[in-house]
Amino acid sequence: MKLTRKVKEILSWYESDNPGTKSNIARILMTGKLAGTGRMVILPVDQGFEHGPARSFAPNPAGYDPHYHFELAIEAGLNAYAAPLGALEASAASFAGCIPTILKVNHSNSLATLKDQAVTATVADALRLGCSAIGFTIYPSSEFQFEMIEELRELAAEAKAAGLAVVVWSYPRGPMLDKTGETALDIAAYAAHIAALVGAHIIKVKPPTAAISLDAAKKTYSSYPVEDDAAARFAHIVKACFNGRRLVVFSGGEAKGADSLLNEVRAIHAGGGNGSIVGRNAFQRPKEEALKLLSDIIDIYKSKP
Ligand code: FBP
Repeated sequence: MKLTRKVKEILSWYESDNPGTKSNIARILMTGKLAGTGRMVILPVDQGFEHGPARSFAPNPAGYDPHYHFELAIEAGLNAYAAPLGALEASAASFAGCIPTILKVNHSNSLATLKDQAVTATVADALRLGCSAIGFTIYPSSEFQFEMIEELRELAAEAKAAGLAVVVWSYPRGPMLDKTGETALDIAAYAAHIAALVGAHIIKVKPPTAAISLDAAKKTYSSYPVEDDAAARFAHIVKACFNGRRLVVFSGGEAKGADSLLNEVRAIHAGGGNGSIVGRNAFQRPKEEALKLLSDIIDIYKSKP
């Protein structure tokens, strides 16, 4: 496989990584309909863990079968599929080598009151299952954020030594943040920057709103305002990811109308984001509808920003 100039440029940003890790980043970037563009669309299906089975799969019961998600990601021509250990194990032989996979190695669930995650898989599991990366969630602002960051430090070091890539879901939540604060522009940029600093190769955050939440940051943002425009907000997050030297993708959120999701994708693309990680908006739709939506998303990322 010949790497495109764009992918070679992206790999050059990861100055300390070994050939194994770079190959795995390249595998993700060179797979699917966006291969070689530097843009990515990833299917994450860990919502069964996070929200429970019915909330996740009742809208499209095909999703109760872990094989369905592999098929959806492959047919849609996505770059990668991310899932917890059990789901990847339940599909391992059927889909080995068909699409790069990201093993989510920690999880929360909706039966907990505290904002924490359990480590549920290992780097050895990721290697055994042929994954390209491990995925890890941190909750900046939670009472357990420092323990989570330390767990990530250990797992990321192990994954990198084994030649895997590291994808970090950085989701601010905890006692000092209300719902508005969790996706406020300053907080989202801060969360993305923490993920970059802890050594993520690919950073995943939620789309930011125009709100500014942290009192200590308000003066700075009023002196150096970010234009009130979605693309400018995405560009601000890209800046927080080492001025674009780290790949950053944005989550799709709860199922919503196709137009609203596509407008968000246009803004991510215009702002220089590297793509989308779309779960519920894909697997909760009937398959044909999901394939059409994913194809429209891919077309946007293929177009000139
Ligand atoms: P969605 O596109 O369904 O939002 O998936 C992205 C994701 O990060 C999942 O990996 C995760 O399960 C979910 O969002 C968490 O959502 P929430 O923060 O709303 O609980």
